[in-house]
Amino acid sequence: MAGRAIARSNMRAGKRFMSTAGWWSHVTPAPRDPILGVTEAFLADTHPSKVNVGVGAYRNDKGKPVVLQCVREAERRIAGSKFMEYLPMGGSVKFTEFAIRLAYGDEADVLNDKRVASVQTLSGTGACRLFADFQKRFKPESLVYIPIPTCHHNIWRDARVESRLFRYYDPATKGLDFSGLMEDVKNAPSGSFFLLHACAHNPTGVDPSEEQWKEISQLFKEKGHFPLFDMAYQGFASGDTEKDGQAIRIFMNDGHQIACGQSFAKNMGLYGQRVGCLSVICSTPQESVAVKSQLQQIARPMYSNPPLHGAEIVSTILSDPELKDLWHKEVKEMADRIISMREALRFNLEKLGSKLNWQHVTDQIGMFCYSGLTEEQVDRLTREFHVYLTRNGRISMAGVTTGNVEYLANAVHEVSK
Ligand code: KET
Repeated sequence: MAGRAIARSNMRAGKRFMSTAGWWSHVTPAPRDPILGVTEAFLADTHPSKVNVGVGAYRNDKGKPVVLQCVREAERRIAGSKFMEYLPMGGSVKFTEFAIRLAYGDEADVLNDKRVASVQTLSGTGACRLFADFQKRFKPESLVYIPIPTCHHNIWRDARVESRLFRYYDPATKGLDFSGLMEDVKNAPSGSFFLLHACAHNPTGVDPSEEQWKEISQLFKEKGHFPLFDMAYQGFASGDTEKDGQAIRIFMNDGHQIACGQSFAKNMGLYGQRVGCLSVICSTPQESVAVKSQLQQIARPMYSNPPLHGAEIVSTILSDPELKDLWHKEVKEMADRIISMREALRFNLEKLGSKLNWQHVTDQIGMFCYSGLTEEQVDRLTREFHVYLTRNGRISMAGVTTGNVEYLANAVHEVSK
C-alpha cells in the first residue's frame, strides 16, 4: 500500500475505534481496601467525636502522629548528605547490614558466616511480595500456608503462589489455637512454606509463648517446612527488640534457613518512607550471593531500586549507640502507651457493667485488639458512634487515647450488650 493509502486506512480504523466503547469500559471499580478504606471513610466523616481505630498507625495520647526524637536527630545529621544518586538494586548495604543485626542479633553465627542474603525493600509489604515472587520463581510448585485470620494474604495471591490456610486463632478463648496450629503444620505436605508473624500477630494480637515457638520449630524441622517471618513490630510488642525477636532466634538456633521481612514503618514511625528489609538465611556464603543477586533481579524490572532517605535514617540510628539507645527508649514508650490503653479500655468496659469477658483486651499484645465484635456490631459502631475500624472487629489500640477511651468503651458496650 502506498503511504497515503496507509494513512487513510489508519484514519478509518481510528474512526471506527473512536466510535466503539472505551478501552477500559470493562473495568469495574475495585472494592474498597478493608484497612486503608477505613481511613478514607473516617476522613470523609465530619462528626466531632469521630474515632479512627482502623489502620495500624501509632498516635500519641493527643491522637496525633509521632515523629520520634531519634528520627529528628538522624534527619538533622543526614541533612548535609549530598548523596542523591540511585541506590544499588538491593538498596543500601549499610542499612541492610544493620537491619539484619537487629533481626538476628549482633553475634549470630549466620551473620559471622556471611550466610544471609539481604536486600532493602519497599517496607514490610514489599519484603513479603519480593519473597513471594522469589518463591514462585525458584520453588514454583510450593504452597504457602497463611494463618487464619490474617491480613495481607493478597500478596501471595498476586504473586501467583498457591496458598492454604492454617488454624491460628481460637474465637472461643480469643487466644491461640495451638493444637489446631500443630495439627495443620503436621498435615501440610513436607516442604511447605508458612507465613508466621514474628511478634504481635496482625490482626489478633495473639502470639505463641516461648515454649510453643520451640515446639513449632521442632515440628517444622521434622516436616521440612520453610518459615517466612513477617516482622513488622520488633520492639513495638513488648517494648524490647530482643524479646520481640525471640521466635526468629529460636528458629535460627534450631538451624532453620528462615526468611524474614522487616518493616520500620511502625517501630520507627517511618510509615510513608517505605523502608524495609528482606533477608534469607542460606547454607553457604556462595548461596547467599546467588540468592541476593536473584532478589535484585526481581526488583530491577519492577521498581529498579528502593528509595534512599528512609534507609539513611534507619542506618544512622542503628549505627550510632546513642541514637539507638534513644530509639529503644522511644519504642518502649509507644509500646507502654498501648499497653496502658488496653488496661484503660478494659477497665472502662467493666466499669460500665459489661457482662462480657474483656480479659483478652489486656492479654493480647501489640498494636491490635481482636475484640470479637461481629460485623453487624462494627457497622453499628461506625453508623451510630462514628467509630471507624475494620469489619473483622479489629481495634487499633494505637488510636486509643485517654481522651477517647471512655467514649470508645461506651460505644463498644452499647453495641455489644
Ligand atoms: N506485616 C504486618 C504483620 C503488618 O501488620 C503490616 C502493616 C505489614 C506487614 C506491612 O506494613 P508496611 O507499611 O508495608 O511495612 N499493617 C497495617 C497497614 C497495612 O495494612 O498495610 C495494618 O494492618 O493496619
